[in-house]
Amino acid sequence: MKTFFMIKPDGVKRNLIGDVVSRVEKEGFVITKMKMMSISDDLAKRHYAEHSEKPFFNDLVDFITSGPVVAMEVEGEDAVSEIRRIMGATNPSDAEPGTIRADLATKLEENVVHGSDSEESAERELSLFFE
Ligand code: 3AN
Repeated sequence: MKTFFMIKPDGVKRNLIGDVVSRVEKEGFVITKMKMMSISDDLAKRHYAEHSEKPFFNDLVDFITSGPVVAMEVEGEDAVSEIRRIMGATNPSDAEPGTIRADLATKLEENVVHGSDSEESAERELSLFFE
């Protein structure tokens, strides 16, 4: 199974690319595609379409377009749910110790990584980022 996984601008700015990628690989996942890129306003709005009515939508778009990200296709058993487990809860203060967000993030708005939350999202997000 494949999922979409991304290191957000805060993770890139804080030099966490190697740490995050290493955690994913050590859990037995294979990175099958990877690129550093800037996200356009249009791509950000399409990526976060499900949040378009939320009060934090504009902040979300501003943040994700604020600097380069590292976008990945990650392959492995139960990749969607397992990558979400390795990431930890959306709010780092709720994340289990040992997860990426518990160990590396401090704020809900800047939580280092994104991973697809369902197989449907994975397909949609992979086609948005990798055509
Ligand atoms: P996840 O990134 O765990 O899939 P989502 O999809 O619910 O979480 O939220 C997308 C992003 O929106 C989160 N990573 C977080 O940065 C931001 N976010 C979610 N809820 C809030 C909130 N209540 N206030 C501000 N930002 C939020």
